Amino acid sequence: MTTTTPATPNESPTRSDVSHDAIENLSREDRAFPPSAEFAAQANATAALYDAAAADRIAFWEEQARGLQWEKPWHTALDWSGAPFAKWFDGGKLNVAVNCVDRHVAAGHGAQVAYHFEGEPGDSRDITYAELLTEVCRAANALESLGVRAGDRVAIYLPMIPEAAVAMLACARIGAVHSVVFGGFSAEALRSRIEDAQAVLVITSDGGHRKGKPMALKPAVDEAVAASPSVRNVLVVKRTGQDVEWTDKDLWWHDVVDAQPDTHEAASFDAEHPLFILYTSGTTGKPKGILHTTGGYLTQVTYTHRTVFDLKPDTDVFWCTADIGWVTGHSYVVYGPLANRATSLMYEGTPDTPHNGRWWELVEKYRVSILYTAPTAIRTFMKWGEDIPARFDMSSLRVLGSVGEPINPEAWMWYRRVIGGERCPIVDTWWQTETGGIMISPLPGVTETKPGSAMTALPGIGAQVVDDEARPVGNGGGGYLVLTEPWPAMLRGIWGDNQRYVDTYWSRWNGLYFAGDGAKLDEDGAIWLLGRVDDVMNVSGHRISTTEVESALVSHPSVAESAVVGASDDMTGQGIVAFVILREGVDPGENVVADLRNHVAHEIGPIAKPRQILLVAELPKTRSGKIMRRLLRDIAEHREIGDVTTLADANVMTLIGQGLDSANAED
Ligand code: 7RM
Repeated sequence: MTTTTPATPNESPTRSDVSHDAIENLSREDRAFPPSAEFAAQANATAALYDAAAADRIAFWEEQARGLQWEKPWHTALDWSGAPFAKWFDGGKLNVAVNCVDRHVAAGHGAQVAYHFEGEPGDSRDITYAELLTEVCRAANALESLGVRAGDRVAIYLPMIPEAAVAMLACARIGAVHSVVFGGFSAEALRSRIEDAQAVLVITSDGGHRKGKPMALKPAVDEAVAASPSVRNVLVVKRTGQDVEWTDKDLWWHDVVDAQPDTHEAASFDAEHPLFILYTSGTTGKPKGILHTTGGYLTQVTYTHRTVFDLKPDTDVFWCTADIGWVTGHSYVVYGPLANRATSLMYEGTPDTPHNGRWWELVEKYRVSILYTAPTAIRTFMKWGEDIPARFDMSSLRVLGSVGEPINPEAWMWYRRVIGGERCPIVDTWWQTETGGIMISPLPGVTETKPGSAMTALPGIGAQVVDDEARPVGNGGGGYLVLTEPWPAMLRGIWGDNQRYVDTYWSRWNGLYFAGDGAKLDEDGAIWLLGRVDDVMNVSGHRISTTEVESALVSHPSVAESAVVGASDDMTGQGIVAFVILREGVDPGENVVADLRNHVAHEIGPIAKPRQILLVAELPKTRSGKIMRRLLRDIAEHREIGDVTTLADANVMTLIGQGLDSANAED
């Protein structure tokens, strides 16, 4: 089936050498899926939200904020006089943990499950809101007993276990600022984050279960803490029972926390009191500590979680598969779902342990109704084949979400058909660590969706696609995604380096937040994300996004996943080099590379035809599943491989390097 057809011709004489689009619009998508009448009739969101936000944006956000429990109301909804440093709900006071836990128990929902926890080895545990309250109170008391005070920083380095959420909520409850570091990041990555934030406490575990084995965490902490004078104590959760070294800063979580009183009086904090720091690696230089505060953040994650996922607290089982080390885990495993009194599934392990159907087994077991995951996972399941999910009863699913990368139209269609049984709306949600919550997404029951498009800015959010001079590109044009209005969950700065905040996000164009992503508008004004602008390729003066070439490759029935980079080329400036993973069972026969090159030329135009296609078994990815094209560029340009500290699996680069010697497909 032809899924994409060439867009506006770009062969006209005036455009043949130098394109005037900041990024070209090459693909076209004609499939669209309107909401069903049944879904629309019960949806949390209605089109009226767009009207309300357009009529008075600030009043709209105030309305959303009123859904939370405030100890003291705000006097100023938005103070933007210190732009780009925002203050939302200034003068207001609240406690985030009280909003996420106590108020639901007080309203009579203590017996409702907050988390169904499933460990990788198959151990499971249900935690009700009443139990969560007890745990959070004990942990808050424990932190205070260790001298942790409001404003102090606490590093959290844990696997996906309930204690991770408890630790975050305990910090929030006492006004301490958490900095979650991915379990699995190196000792040095942990150390530099501890140092930057001057953390006084580290919360970790002996290890976690990953791919059928206990994976140690404590040794990395030992190494990091030995070089971190700011750390007074290390609180260690016993998860795997594996042997650990012990230092005089170390304390067992069960010794300290279990001995505490199970109530804790929560103070309220200013709406602009810091809630967390989360480090993003960025492309160059030292990681940026993205700072988020309480009132605006909680308002936006609660609102987006309710409307984008259509959350019904009494009946839904929500599963966001993200790790808490990623912002998605903060906003949609912990704060948004809990503030909305959701019942969530939390799963410790990987999708292929002990078998490739593990996720679908969990959907069946817990009757998961809303699934939120990343395109990388969907493409992996496509590779494994649709007979695997077919073995499970997934009729409970009713909404599907995607986040983290552009979702290729064919992956979207597969997700819809194979996982969603053709009945579930898909929400492709664009946002960043920096935005704190979802910004661009369809609203299920309202928006007619198109496979591969995040569609439009949510009510209350201002987004545009602009050219180099910040002029809106108009429908059919490609350029840079910018945010035009401050939003409640926006970052409040970079920890310890506010100049870098201004320089990175606010200096390219006056008054516009530059997200760093390329995007285009289709003829209806729907937004299509085109990947990071650093990855845009320049082929004979044509600015081509990696996303469109990758999507063209993934639309070939033999391809599961691909990553495309621009490598320097004597003739064209840059040439397109594609790394391709075939679907399982596809014979990498003689013609596959030539077929794929022609397929791309046919789908989006000859200018996008890859110079070289390399068949590989794996791609380098971050722990949240984003493809690290920078490393592939190093390979394509025969350079030494650069910084690999955020790579999920260090062996991947060696594997790809070996594959290259035997699979050079240049012609
Ligand atoms: C939530 C998250 C942010 C970057 C962002 C984009 C990319 C995220 C989408 C997406 C296309 C999406 N935070 N991104 N979601 N691209 N469509 N729906 O991922 O800070 O880790 O990354 O991720 O490039 O700028 S993040």
